[in-house]
Amino acid sequence: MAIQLYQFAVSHYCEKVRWALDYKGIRYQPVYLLPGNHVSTIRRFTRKTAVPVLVDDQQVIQGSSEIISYLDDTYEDQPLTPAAPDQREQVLAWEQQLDNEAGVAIRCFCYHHLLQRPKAAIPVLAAQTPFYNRWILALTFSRVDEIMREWMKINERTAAKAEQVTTQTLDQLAEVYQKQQWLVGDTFTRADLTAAALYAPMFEPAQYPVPWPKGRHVPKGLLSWRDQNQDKLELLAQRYAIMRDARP
Ligand SMILES: N[C@@H](CCC(=O)N[C@@H](CS)C(=O)NCC(=O)O)C(=O)O
Repeated sequence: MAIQLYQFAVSHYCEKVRWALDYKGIRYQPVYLLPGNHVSTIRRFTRKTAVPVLVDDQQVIQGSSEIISYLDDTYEDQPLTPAAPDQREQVLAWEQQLDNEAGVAIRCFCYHHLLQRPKAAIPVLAAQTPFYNRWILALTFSRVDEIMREWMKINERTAAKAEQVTTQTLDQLAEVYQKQQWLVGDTFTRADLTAAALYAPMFEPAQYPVPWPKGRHVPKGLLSWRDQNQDKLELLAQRYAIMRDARP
């Protein structure tokens, strides 16, 4: 059976895995789920309900980092993890910091602003799922907003802190990228992939499978942050572009 990736279109952790699969040239079947409605599907495989979840034959792997390690161990072409122990350690340290700090912060910051614009949020949340999910979300939006904020601890205070972490980590990445092409060593690794994929919602690449808000629907808080950080975001967008050719 084909490899299946259970995912949310909107999730940047899922984007990490989509890019890893595309970069490595591994064909797979995407299974897009509606956030909130995913629980019973994911519980068929694992107790924890977070996506991404990769199913390869009898193997079930949950979590973007675990999935990339599995893919590199199982499918050796286009490795994303360096073989040299010291570089491997540095790459995994970057990935862990980005996953645990920047990834969570970017999500909190973006949702805080996006959830204030239902017309922009609904198509993004329901992307790649049956059209009627938009109606369901529209009818239940105030409850969806409440649950998502509770679930991810999103409020004015956490969003302000998340904005700070998003900016500080971007500064840290830009400092390295202004001096060298890749975060570690002289090749593209999962550290660069993680940075580019997790920050992708901030520079909105066309390959990311959601309809990004346009014009007056773009939340102002995100727009002004982007304007202030455009040059640094461009460094990440350039790294993201190397994966673009790999994506069908
Ligand atoms: N560190 C994890 C984070 C995964 C994660 O937070 N997934 C969120 C979507 S962005 C999720 O599935 N939340 C719903 C749930 O936990 O049931 C990874 O890298 O995969």
